[in-house]
Amino acid sequence: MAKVYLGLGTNLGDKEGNLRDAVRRIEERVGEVISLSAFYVTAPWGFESCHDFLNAAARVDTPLSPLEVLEATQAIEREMGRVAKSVGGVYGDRVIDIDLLLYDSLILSVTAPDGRTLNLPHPLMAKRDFVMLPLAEIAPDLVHPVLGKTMREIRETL
Ligand code: PH2
Ligand code: MG
Ligand code: MG
Repeated sequence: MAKVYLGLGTNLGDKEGNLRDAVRRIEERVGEVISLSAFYVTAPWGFESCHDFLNAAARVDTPLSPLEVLEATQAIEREMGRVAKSVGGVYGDRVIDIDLLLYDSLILSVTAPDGRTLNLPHPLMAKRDFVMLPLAEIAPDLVHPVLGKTMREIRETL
């Protein structure tokens, strides 16, 4: 089993319902949800929108490989009706976004045959308070494998 941390976000529709629905689907397809943070209302980061986000983080124990986790979470996003990814690098409103933040202490950068790319740890996680706030709640003493700092320490510098 690998220990995986996921970041969840939504800023459209029934946001609390979307997060709960995503967590249920993660339980079905990825693995046991060992911890789930509170749901945090956050302002859109990196783009303009009148729709605030609801963000959360979850720790999941999974038998899947990193690319299998990515595939499963992207399938859940599609099933829940996520339409577009960022267009031309510009973020957009979304029903659900599930990001793979950490997979054990793996550091990797891979491109799958289908063109999907995966970077671990998530390259932007330590810059984003909407990620670090819920993550530091459920894993304050977890050490970031590249930065060598705990999630609490990273969160305090934001
Ligand atoms: N996700 C983004 C871009 N901006 N802002 C907030 N507050 N929450 C998010 O989940 C979020 C964002 C890209 O995935
Ligand atoms: Mg995201
Ligand atoms: Mg995403």
